[in-house]
Amino acid sequence: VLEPDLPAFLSSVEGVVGATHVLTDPEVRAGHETDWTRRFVGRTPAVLRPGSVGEVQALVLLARRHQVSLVPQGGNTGLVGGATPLGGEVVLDLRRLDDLGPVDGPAGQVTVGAGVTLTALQDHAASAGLSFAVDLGARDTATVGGLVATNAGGLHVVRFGSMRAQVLGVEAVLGTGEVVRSNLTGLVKDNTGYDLPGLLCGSEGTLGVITSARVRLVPGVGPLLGALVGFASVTAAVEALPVLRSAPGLRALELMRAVDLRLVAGHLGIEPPLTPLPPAVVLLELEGPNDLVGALGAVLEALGPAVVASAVADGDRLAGLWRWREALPEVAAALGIVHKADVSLPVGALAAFEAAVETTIRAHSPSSTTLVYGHLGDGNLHVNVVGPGAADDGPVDAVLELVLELGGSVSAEHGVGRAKVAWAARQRGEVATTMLRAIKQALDPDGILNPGVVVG
Ligand code: FAD
Ligand code: S2G
Ligand code: ZN
Repeated sequence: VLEPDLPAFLSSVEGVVGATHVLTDPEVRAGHETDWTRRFVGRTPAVLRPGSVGEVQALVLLARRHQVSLVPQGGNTGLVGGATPLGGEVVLDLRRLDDLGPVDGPAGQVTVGAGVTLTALQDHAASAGLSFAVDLGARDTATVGGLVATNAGGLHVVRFGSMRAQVLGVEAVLGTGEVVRSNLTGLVKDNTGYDLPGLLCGSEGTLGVITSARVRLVPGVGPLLGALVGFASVTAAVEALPVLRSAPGLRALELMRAVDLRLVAGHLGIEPPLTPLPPAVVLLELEGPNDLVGALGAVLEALGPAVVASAVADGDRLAGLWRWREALPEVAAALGIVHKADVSLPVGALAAFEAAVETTIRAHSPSSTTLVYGHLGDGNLHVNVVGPGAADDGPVDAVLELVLELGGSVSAEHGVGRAKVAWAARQRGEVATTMLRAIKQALDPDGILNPGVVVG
């Protein structure tokens, strides 16, 4: 086994990316050493900014030769410590790989570089009259490489699925230093062996450095209609799911709670969106050429007395509805260090989970503040706990225990990172973990890519 030789590695990287793309200034490094939640703080000797797949490959080969570990990083908006150099790793900043390929109109596809932001991809698709299915609050900063690596979900999974459902092909530099180009032509049907794009999607920088991706696009966004639909309880909102899901053109189905919306109202300095605020508020978004108002009216009629209040918005006022949902993570962050549990539950267990989660947290941290919201249509709730110290995982551990008891997942869309390694291993079991380790060993035999992430 070779000994790591960081000085030898660092003295050779300038020859690959050029001195201007080897960042060692402490101020600059600091922006890459802490994650968005501020819960994970690492340190890196240098941030490298390759400008091509060839440069990425050269860096990975040098890292192998000198046994230096690398943390691939895109927008650094991940929420599970997967892009934080907690072990003093060198950071590979992939944002210079920002090539936007031509939109293939007939195929409804495009190939883009890993460093392209979600907003840039969405705008690029819109310029061709199409749209990109995945959307999430960090759109201006999150990159395609990070979205693929974390198999991001977001606000429209209920209609279009997660990132994996959008990815047709991937180009990546594996931990071996080899470049894999899998289905970059975007064949919709290519059944010639294991699903390599699907494997790299969700690999969180542990198997390969994604350098570009071929993604499907969906039809351009038509007229939109949004609604806040109030229910007397989360149970009532869950019971309404079959009717809500049947809404024509359904594109988003989010859950918020009155107690959290009051925090948002205070944060934004505005009145709550419904008065009185129902205990459970569903944000519904419909899209398409049909009669959306009629479609929404039929949904509300079918729900009957279960709906205790509603507000409808289209055009510019629609952003006002979304503001309530997208402000929730900001409000949590403004309250202090946020401990996050991004969980999914069987639909039948959602209400029981929501009813029990605050009691579970209070048993460990009586004075904490908990926000619960999320992608109701996917059975995915975000539990944000503020109050426990940065190192106090007690409350969230208790929440994850409850999730496993109820047959849910300890990570619905944010990935495993370093935050959920033990919990994910417990959930998936020994055999599956052995499989993950075998794949990791095959694609990153020296363990230089994001060590400690996903499989630990
Ligand atoms: P980073 O944070 O830089 O990295 C994330 C992981 O991907 C790390 O493990 C990193 O090593 C790896 N990685 C990054 N780039 C590459 C690459 N090119 N090759 C290989 N590995 C790579 N996530 C959701 O799923 N749904 C949401 O609704 C959602 N909403 C969010 C809202 C806010 C306000 C914020 C701050 C985050 C949100 N996120 C959400 C989380 C985050 O935006 C996603 O995880 C996103 O995919 C991260 O992209 P990134 O480019 O910032 O990746
Ligand atoms: C969301 C991201 C931020 C959070 O808002 O949908 O996925 O609150 C989350 O965890
Ligand atoms: Zn989310």
